[in-house]
Amino acid sequence: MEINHLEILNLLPHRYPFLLVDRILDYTANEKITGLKNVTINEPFFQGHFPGKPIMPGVLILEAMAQVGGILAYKSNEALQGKLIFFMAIDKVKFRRPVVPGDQLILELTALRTGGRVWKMQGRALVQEALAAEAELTAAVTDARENSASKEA
Ligand code: BDE
Repeated sequence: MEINHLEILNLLPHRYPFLLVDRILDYTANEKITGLKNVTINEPFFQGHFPGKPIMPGVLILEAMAQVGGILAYKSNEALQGKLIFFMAIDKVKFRRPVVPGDQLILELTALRTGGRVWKMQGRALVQEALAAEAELTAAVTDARENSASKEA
């Protein structure tokens, strides 16, 4: 089932210049998800990475993967909406080829562990079916309200 940019804005707290997914092409709750990001020369990060040699920062490819993974988690469990999901670990990261302006980045995540507070997913970033990056992402669900209350106590 597809998810468009308007619903993505309702699911994720990220905004410009840090929202790094344009559309979900398909997902199966608790199993897998495929996201799309159109990479344009107008991306703000290309101004500095690097002048005269625009290459998408690898850490932002990982961030795009994480955002798509977050959408899978939110769509798999209604109880997560209103809670924040935090990164715990990124393992087995490989950057295979540069991502450049004009590329259409396909972000595929497969759930390795779900259900509780800890989510682990295998992520792959592809451009025209060629692997650009891969990683295993681990994230934890936190009750945002409980957290901010404990800070003030
Ligand atoms: C290759 C595999 C995964 N990620 C990035 C690459 C890559 O080709 N990076 N290239 C960076 C690069 C940076 C600058 Br400054 C430069 O002038 C050139 Br010639 C580069 O290739």
